[in-house]
Amino acid sequence: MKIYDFSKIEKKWQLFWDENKTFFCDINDFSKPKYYILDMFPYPSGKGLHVGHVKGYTASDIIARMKRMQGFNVLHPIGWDAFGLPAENFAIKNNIDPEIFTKENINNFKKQIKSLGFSYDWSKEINTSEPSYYKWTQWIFLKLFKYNLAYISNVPVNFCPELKTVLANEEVENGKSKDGNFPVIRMSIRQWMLKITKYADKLLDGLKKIDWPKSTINMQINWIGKSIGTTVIFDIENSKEKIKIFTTRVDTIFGCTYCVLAPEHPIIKKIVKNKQKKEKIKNFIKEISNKNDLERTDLNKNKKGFFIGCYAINPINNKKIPIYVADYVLMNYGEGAVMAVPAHDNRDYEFAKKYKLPIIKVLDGDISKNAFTEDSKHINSDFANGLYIEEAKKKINERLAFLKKGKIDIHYKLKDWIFSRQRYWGEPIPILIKKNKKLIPLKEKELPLKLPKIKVFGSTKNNKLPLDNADKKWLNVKLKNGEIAKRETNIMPQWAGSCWYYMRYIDPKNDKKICEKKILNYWLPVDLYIGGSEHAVLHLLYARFWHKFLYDLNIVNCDEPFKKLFHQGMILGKNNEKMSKSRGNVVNPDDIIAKYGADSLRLYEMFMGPLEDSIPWNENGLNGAKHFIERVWKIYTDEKMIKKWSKKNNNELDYIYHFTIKKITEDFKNLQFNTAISQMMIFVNEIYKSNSIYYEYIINFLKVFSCVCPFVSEEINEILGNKTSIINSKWPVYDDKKTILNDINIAITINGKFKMVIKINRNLSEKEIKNVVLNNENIKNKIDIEKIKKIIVVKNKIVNIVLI
Ligand code: ANZ
Repeated sequence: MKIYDFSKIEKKWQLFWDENKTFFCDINDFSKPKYYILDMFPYPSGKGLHVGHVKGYTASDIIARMKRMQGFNVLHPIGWDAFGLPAENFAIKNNIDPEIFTKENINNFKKQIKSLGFSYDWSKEINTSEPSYYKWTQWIFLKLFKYNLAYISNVPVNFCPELKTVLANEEVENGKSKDGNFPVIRMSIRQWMLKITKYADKLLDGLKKIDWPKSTINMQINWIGKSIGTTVIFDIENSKEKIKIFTTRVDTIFGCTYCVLAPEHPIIKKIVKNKQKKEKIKNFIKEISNKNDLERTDLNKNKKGFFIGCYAINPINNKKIPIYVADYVLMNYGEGAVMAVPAHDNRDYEFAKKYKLPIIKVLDGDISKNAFTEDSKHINSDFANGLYIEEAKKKINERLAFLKKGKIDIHYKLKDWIFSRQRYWGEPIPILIKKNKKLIPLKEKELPLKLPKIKVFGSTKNNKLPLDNADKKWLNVKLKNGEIAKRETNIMPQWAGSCWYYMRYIDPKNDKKICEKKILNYWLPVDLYIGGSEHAVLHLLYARFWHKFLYDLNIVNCDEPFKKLFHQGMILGKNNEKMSKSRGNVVNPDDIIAKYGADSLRLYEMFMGPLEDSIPWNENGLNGAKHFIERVWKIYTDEKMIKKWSKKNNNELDYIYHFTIKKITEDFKNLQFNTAISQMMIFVNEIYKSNSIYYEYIINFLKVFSCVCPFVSEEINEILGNKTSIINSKWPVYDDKKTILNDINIAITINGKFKMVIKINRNLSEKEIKNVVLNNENIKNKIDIEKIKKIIVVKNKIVNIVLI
């Protein structure tokens, strides 16, 4: 018997696949149905590939391999999300060019990915930090600029002093940067913004037609946060100024006992005359400036605020109510002001209790411990008494409209996307700035605008941006009229390159167009996208936004980029903790491959449990995986087993074979790899037990097995005399009729005592079963038919013969 030398086998086939370009996808071949399976491309960090990458990438690889055998033209590409902060931080620390560092990392990742046998078509490889790629990222930016979706604004932003950059709301959690966990403060900076808000409704609508995890869809819905409500105008006592508030519960307006303004609200300057109050408000704004929106509005946080000395008039009943400022009202949502209804809103309830403000109940319910937020009949509400929420809203909206004090309005939580970064390692923004601040976009033929080399990384002295230190020849550009314009020195965020990379894979070398339209139309949308759930709102929302914009420009012909999305779960450390360097529990795939082989690693990760679950690492599982591979190997290489091969089918394995192929085909399709593998194990056990092994069955089994363990399968395939790669095989078909086991084991008992097991066809009637039992020679030998009192049949389980 040949021994299973995984190290030799894996090196051999890696080379074979590379040399023969086995996984090449002819993008222009429209003769077969297409299948585009995409992985979230890695950020090539210095740490190398993680066993978590291996999980998602193995899953997509199995699907890619199956689909090829099922006759699809499969596009399965990979590339590098190569711009980004960690490389730049490394560059600052070591003063080396991030480009060099990134290239080294890419080489390492590539080596690792190849060693895992993923069937990527390397001719489609892309790198977001290469000018030939980011030329088109810049090109899309220019289109956004042309259509007024990219603009400059001075905005209060999340600034991270440690990272020396602005972060998007999505990149901040609990006042800290998600990347590195550094404190984040709010300050106003000149920023490039993208008008993602213009696409809010389209982004919402699109969610209805895609096959995505429910939780991710809900996160996007909440992130966009569409609220339909009413804008109500409150007059201010002794002033011409008016306060506009936004409410989703206008029905509660009779219960409004005070108004609250965001401390930054511009109207405050106009209505507060008292110097001391003015000073107090100024200090208050300072105090809350380092709290982010979540912290300010969180129900669990202690709310703070005070009376500003002015009163507003409730337009529905002309009652005079005090105006407060408080941290829990945000300037950047709705109108930056609320009508407070403590009886029916929990934030107002807490605030009113704390500052002893009146609470008026206007819906019938219990408010002894919390606000009452459910539906019920209105009380204390004049003409709205007795009505439920929706009816009351309608009546009150009508009255407010009549009074010219209110109108129905829509607000979104979604904010425009802060698109610039004050860093070096990213795409330059292709815009020139004239002395008079006028912005001049570069022409398409001037792209790519290459990222210039700089000498010192990370210098932000005197508020200079890294690119302000670039060569003057790059920085200053002479216009046709002789005037000197300055280049924009902000760069794009890392999200830019990943917003559209799935398009570029289709036509990665095209230097005339972003992608040839005809093939783009054929290949999009992506059929299946696999990646982590941490991208539920960031990358996956931005990419949809750009896609929809390009759809409007008729560059793509479908309005959603990713038809089906699947999130693989994480691989945790032994103790159920996240793997991290600081915990020292990171498993390096290279070590595992050296010890057990890549096939074992792939098999183990797919067998750990459901793909979507997060599961702790357990090295014992790898021994089990390797052992199973050896058992499979023996079927094809061990003399004793080979002797049992038969070119003729004696039907012994019919049921288990057809059932196995059916189960694996379906489980793979549903990304249920652990159950598919467990069926493979059952099948292999049956093979070992049987006396005659129908050759065709084990040939076909090898094909499905090759999706999980491609190296060993290629080797076996060659040993069996095949000259081409196993990926050129046809996926086995199964006969549905044979997937049902007709003969089942039935226990025979006499007077309740177990005697034997006999095989009976499961489709027999009770009468037929009795006949079979009474005609069975063994049973006949054991009993005197004359003495039978009755026969009890428990269908498909037991037959009890009761004797007198
Ligand atoms: C009165 C009221 C009574 C409210 C009630 C709720 C319940 P969503 O659904 O998230 O859009 N709000 C409005 N603008 C705000 C701001 N700038 N900062 C903080 N809170 C603000 O929530 C809309 C509700 O959030 C609005 O409806 C308002 O409180 C509050 F029984 O108005 B409501």
